[in-house]
Amino acid sequence: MMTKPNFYITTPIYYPSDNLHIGHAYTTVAADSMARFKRLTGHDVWFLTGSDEHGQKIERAAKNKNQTPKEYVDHIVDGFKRLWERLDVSYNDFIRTTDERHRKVVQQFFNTLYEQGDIYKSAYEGWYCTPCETFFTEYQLADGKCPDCQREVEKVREESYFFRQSKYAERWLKFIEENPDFIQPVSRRNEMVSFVNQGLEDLCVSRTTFDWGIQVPFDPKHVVYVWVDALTNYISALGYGTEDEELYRKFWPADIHLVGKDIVRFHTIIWPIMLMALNLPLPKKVIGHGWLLLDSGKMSKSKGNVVDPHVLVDKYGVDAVRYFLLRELPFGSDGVYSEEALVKRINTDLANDYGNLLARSSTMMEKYQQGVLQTPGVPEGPDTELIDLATKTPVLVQEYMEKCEISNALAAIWQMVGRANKYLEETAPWTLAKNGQTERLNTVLYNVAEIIRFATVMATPFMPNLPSRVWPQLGIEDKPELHTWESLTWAKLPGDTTVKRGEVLFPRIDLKSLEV
Ligand code: ME8
Repeated sequence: MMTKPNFYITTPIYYPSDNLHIGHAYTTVAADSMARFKRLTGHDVWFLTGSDEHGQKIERAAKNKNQTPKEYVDHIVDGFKRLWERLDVSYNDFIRTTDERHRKVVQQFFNTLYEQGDIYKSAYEGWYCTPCETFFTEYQLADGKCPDCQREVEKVREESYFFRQSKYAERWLKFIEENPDFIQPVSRRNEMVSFVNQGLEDLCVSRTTFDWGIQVPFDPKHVVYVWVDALTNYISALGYGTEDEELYRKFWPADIHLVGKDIVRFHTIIWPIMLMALNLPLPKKVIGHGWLLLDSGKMSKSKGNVVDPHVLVDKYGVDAVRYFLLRELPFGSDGVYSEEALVKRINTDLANDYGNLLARSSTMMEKYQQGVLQTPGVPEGPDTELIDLATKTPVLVQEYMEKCEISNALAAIWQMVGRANKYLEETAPWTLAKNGQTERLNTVLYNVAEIIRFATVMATPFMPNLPSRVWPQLGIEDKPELHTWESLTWAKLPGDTTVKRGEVLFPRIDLKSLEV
């Protein structure tokens, strides 16, 4: 048997400072669709998500609620897991930075860097943005505020350990030059290169003014800087440095770290340099996607302008919410969220294009063929163009998914669905039935059924509940061999399949019913 290629994808581990919103759901659902796509196309996949539980921000949030930090995060992390279950996120592992397995690896990491002289003790004096958990020098501030989130920063003066990041700047630049695809999209790579070219300073990697964190093993009044702690999750979760390194050996280096553009710098500069210092392989790619914005700006927990994914799933169903998120945000750019845009997508793409194709064709199959498909005749007229498109679409989708261009992959599938709707208008099966052109009618209806099968197989990674609703209508629920990626060669659907018109998949929503 051929061994499957491995594929390791990660999401950021989110702060349990508050409940998650649809911005976080976007990243995780995008990573999930990549993971599902790779499984569908024959890979052995490891998909990691988790929670980043230490640091001053969490300690303060817990204090405000009169809880211990651990009580506070336990409750919120349960909510993370419930949300991922709700959104059908198929992660293989969920790492918490409060896990014992993680603590050991971070301490070992820190120790090794210290022993080889890459970590040294000094004093930090500068600015700190607690919401971003980031250090800034005076000149990096924007009008005295955090340049990333524009919030107030705090003056910090304390004894700290520093990581000799500056020593690795040249090696990092060379690595980026030799691996031009490492940072995606390219615009973010240019930003990172110019950041490093401005002069990379050593990084403050410990704090002493609070204690909610992982202790520095050789100096317990220090806790490890939360970003050094958090980034290590990508290998601690694989058992790196423990007795059981099987997952690490199998899946490291990661194929993709998928993150939002706000944290590209940590993932493409600090993390690779930490790994370089330990002579470990670097991840293959870091993809920094855009933000989901509201009319009022970036959604953020602290601004309180967040959209709760649970509410959307209750109202519109998980597949529709997933489809919207994945289709709406073009690769690398920001996208604006509004409930109106969500409803429009459901009505046009899901109800009109896909749902209607299935509903109108299965109605005709029941009416004209007593629900039993027939073997198609020789292709003619618009058949060839339709079959050609169906043959090319899986290739195109695969190419887009290789580049993590999820929105383009969905657009390609929907282009095929749109072509099939037009095909029905062109071939007018209702006229063929009236005129008794049975053979031609059989061919047209067969072709449309096959298109629905193609579209559904390809849409599975994005809308994982679709197949169980569509296969019974197409009469192939007990034919798993027709649900696979390999089955996407034309005319695999047997000629005598029994089709049953079923529930409406995506009911149209009245835009006027929205409370604005
Ligand atoms: O940064 N649009 O956690 P975090 C799109 N703990 N994506 C969004 C978004 C929006 N409006 N808002 C958030 C952290 N995100 C660290 C990560 S990893 C080692 C440590 C997503 O809870 C996006 O992926 O602040 C962003 O990078 C991440 O949530 C930030 O989550």
